[in-house]
Amino acid sequence: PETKTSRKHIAVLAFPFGTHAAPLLSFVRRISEAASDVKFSFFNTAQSNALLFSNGGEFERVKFHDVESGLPDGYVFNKSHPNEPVEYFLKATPGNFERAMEIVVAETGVEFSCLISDAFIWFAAEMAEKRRVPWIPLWTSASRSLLVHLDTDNLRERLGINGPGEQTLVFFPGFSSIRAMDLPEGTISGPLDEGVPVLLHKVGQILPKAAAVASNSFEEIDLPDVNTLMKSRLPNFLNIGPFTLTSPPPPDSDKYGCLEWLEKREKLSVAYISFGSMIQLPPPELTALAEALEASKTPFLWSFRGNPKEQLPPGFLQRTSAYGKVVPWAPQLKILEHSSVGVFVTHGGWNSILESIIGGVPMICRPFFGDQKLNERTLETVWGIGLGVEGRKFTKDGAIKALEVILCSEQGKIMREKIAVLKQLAFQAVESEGSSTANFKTVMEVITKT
Ligand code: U2F
Repeated sequence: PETKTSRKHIAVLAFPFGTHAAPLLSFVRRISEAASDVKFSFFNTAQSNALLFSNGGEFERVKFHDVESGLPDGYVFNKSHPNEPVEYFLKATPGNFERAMEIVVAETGVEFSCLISDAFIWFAAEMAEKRRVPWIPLWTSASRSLLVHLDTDNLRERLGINGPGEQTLVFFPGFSSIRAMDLPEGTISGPLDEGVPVLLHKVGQILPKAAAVASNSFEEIDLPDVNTLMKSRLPNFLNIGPFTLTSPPPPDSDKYGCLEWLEKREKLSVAYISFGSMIQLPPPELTALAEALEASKTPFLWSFRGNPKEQLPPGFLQRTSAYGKVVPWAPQLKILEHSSVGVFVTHGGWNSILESIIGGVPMICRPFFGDQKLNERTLETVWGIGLGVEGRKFTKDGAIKALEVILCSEQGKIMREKIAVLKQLAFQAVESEGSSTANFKTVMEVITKT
């Protein structure tokens, strides 16, 4: 019979912003399918937990618990300080997690045997150490961006703080086409004493303490140089993705009829536009992109954050209604897999890039923050599967040109061929003999050993 102490109980600590908690939940559900004796307590803010639930799905053996968000009572989101909720949340950590975890242990009478967290929750290393249990962080972006955080001190020394943006990282294997200006903000600028840059610096310093570091990517996407460098910095680093291919398919919700609309379009003709879960384009760029779509008569499907009627140029929605569709949310993965879609206009969030690879769709990338500039530069100069926009801002002419290159030119065709190769490698990585499958087994060994 099951005794209290023989039960495995894993605490999962989420980072409740952007698309971080969803891949963490995918990871946990996969472990739970592989080890039915393990129970999970998933700690996350109420708001982020609610979002995970609204995406549907069954969560057997995973119990959700809310932690305090740290927001003052009556807090109203301030568009000009979009990072404020993150700052409040970070100030509330680790106390908010500790309190919620204590309650769960008191209620269940079962101590935690392992801590799994988003890699951003770097202080989980200390929490695990205190409990003498292993810590397994999940990195939700590309390996390349993690390397940058592991080597921040080195990069600061080599490139200089606030050094010229155009200098390239020739001294860093696999990064010779990456420029200082492509690095996440704060990596080589300003003091490392507050906010997200200090968090990422800490992540880089503390991850080597982890029992294993899992990542939502696959080894074959990176040059051997990058994988070797990663292994030298972090021997326990394990690419186990893409999660999109290892998770159950998302529920069939196509509330706004996007797929039906795509059925009526020609093959490879549509631009799918989405800037992730949070970002809204600044007004002049919204106008520029809208004008480019209209002038080129490019069929488009736009997942729009904000109010399209108020924010898009007057009359745009009516004038383009024969070939354009604007929706508040879209079944992105299914859209990218649809044969009508020819290009993805994106902000370069890692989940979006992986989904575009799986759909085989080249990208036009307009990056905003964090890893997105590095992702954009890598898409364009290393993988050859996408384009940046000039000056990293949409202009009408720049957008028309980029759409034309991908939808109508030989260069676009070559990108499509290159992305098809990556797509195949992604599928191979998760086959039974694939690299991600083998790496996942290693993660399971760490978990079952505890
Ligand atoms: C942060 O991610 P974001 O939310 O900004 O962007 P993505 O990583 O691209 O994830 C967006 C997800 O939302 C889904 C889409 C992706 O899985 O399929 N989605 C959708 O289903 N329907 C829609 O209409 C719009 C989006 C951060 F900003 C990035 O820089 C990081 O790379 C990322 C991972 O750490 O987290």
